[in-house]
Parts: sequence; structure tokens; C-alpha cells
Amino acid sequence: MPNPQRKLTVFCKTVYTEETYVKYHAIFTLALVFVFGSVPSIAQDIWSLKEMEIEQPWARASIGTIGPTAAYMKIHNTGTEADRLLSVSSPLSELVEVHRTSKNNGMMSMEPAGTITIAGKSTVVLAPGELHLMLMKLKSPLVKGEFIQITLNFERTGTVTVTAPIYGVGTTIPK
Ligand SMILES: [Cu+2]
Repeated sequence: MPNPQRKLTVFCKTVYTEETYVKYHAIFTLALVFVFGSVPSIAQDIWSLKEMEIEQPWARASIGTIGPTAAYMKIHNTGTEADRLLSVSSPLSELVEVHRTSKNNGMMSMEPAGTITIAGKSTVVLAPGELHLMLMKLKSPLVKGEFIQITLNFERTGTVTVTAPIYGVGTTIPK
């Protein structure tokens, strides 16, 4: 008689190979195309307006609405002229600031970075332990698995709104 336990193990191994993941992912994407007519914009990785490209935005889940949380992305200026990020906003937060993390006497601290400039043909990286968007005075919690809209207001380019996935509290790299 076959051992059901063994059968289950074999089944799991089969399901979680990378190849089948890709297959399921493709089927899922096709299903989205079927339902929505196209892949919804939340599956997007790059948002662009004029010469500004926002790549891989993501935010970290918050602990309720008590403390602040952070969001990250890469901002590419593909044009030759510099641009400035004047302000950032989000429907989930009353106050969003660009912060810079620094290390003084072995202590990590952060302070508002003010208006940041994205030089022509350059990229500003917002990443854990570096520049980041600080989402403060949260109106509702950022829940892992959900999405957050973040609006970036540039001096020259204008306004770009991105939809960023929310990853777990302990996430340090986008995945
Ligand atoms: Cu901060």
C-alpha cells in the first residue's frame, strides 16, 4: 500500500520547483489579463513621466498607526537637466519627509534631508540605512501584502504617483 505521507512530500517538492513557480506565475498573469483586459498597474515596476523614472518602489509594514514607517525606491533622471523633489505625499500618511540616515559615534540617527536634487543622467537611491521616505502621522496602518500610493512632486517634471507593495516589518531589501 502506498504511504500517503511520502506521496505528500513528493507532491510538495514538485510544486515548489522554480519552473512550476514560473508556470503558475504565467498562468496568474494570463488570468489577470483575462479578467482586467490587461495586467493591472499594481504589477508595474517602473513609473515614468517625461524624463523621470521611479523604479521598484516599496514600503515597509507599520506597527499599527503608532510609529512611523519608511518607503524606498530608485529615482532615475534620464534627462540632462537636474530636477528637485519638492514634496511627497500619501493617502495613508499625513506627513512624508525625505530622511537621511547617518552614523555618529556608532549610533544610527536620521534627520530630514530637505529638498533633494536629482542631477541630470543620475540616480538617487532610497534604500534602508540610506536616504528614505519617512511616512509619519499614519492615518491607517500599512499592512503587509497590500499596496500604498505615493505621490512625488518634482519641480520640473511635475507629479508622479506610484503604487508600492508593502513588505513585512523586517524587510531590508525589496523582494
Ligand atoms: Cu527616517
